[in-house]
Amino acid sequence: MERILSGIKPTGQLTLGNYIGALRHFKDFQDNGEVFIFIADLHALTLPIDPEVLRQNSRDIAAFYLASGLDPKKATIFLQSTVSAHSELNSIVQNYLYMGELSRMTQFKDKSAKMNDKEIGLGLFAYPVLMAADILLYDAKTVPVGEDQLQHIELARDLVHRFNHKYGDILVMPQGKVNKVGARIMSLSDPTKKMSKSDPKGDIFLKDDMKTIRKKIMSAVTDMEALVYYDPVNKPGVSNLLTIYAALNDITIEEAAKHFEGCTRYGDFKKEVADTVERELAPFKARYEEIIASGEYLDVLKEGAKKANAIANVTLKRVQNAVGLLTLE
Ligand code: ATP
Ligand code: LTN
Repeated sequence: MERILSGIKPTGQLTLGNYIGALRHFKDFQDNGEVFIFIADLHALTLPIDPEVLRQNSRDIAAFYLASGLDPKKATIFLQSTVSAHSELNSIVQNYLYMGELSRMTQFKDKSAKMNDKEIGLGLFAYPVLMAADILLYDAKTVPVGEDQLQHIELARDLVHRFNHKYGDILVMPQGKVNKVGARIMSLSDPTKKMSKSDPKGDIFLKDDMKTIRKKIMSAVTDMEALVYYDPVNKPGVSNLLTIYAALNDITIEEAAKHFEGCTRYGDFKKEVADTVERELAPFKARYEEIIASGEYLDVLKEGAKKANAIANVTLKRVQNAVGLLTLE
């Protein structure tokens, strides 16, 4: 059965962008493949974070995974830091990725540009190395992500070419999978920027109450034209709302645009978008609350760690052997 893997880093409150671009789709794979979904907590350490906040974010993501419909009987759900093979494979594969290519990564450039040189940790620079290890450890063929992560997956693919060329057929070639609609949801307050959990302004957080979410949609930045149609260059705000509407109704952008054709009242348009978001998020948020209250995610994570360790250690041995590390069993 094909392996599918993805993860989200617990750096902050999850946004509607995380939900539409990634989380919402994870469950779609669990009936047709072997699914591994993890909380990328080691990745969250690449930027300064308070320990208690990190722990809380990790619990939240575990509960959100379950609330999204991932079934722990079908999918392995785990914390990255509970599978030590991630760090061990990282220390091997870091030798096959190079400084030049790492310094060209958009995520690194964006995040480090906002920082003082003295604050940029090695982990932030080496982020794609650990991400490649995450993927390769599970022989994952498919990696569902939002558009911003494709560049990292390309790098993992280069690594596989390089490594297999040198050592033979050891690593499985992964492929990123982005959705046709909603792979890049933009910020509601600045629709030229990606909606991001590290940017607190105007974005929709999954933990916001429904009233706040509706308010944020109703005050989303649009334009002066007062006509609803899709044009991401000239009408980024309206186009973003159309994308959210299309993604959550599982229709194409064209169908969404057709639905609103001739609409000249942004208030009516936004209200319909808000209704769609509420229809999807209200039951999801209720499930999340139940899961957090019951604490059931803790057993799921323990069980997931066992399953993930067993599988990851097999790949790790294979790689250790290939590069010439002496293995004693
Ligand atoms: P940060 O702001 O901390 O960098 P982020 O909000 O970009 O975080 P990640 O943890 O990097 O979130 O991403 C988790 C998943 O959500 C990834 O697959 C990513 O591609 C996807 N994703 C993140 N933001 C968006 C967005 N605005 N639209 C669509 N998908 C997104
Ligand atoms: N970099 C991703 C999170 C992540 C990931 C992964 C996604 C870490 N390792 C492996 C898919 C596969 C992010 O933060 N967007």
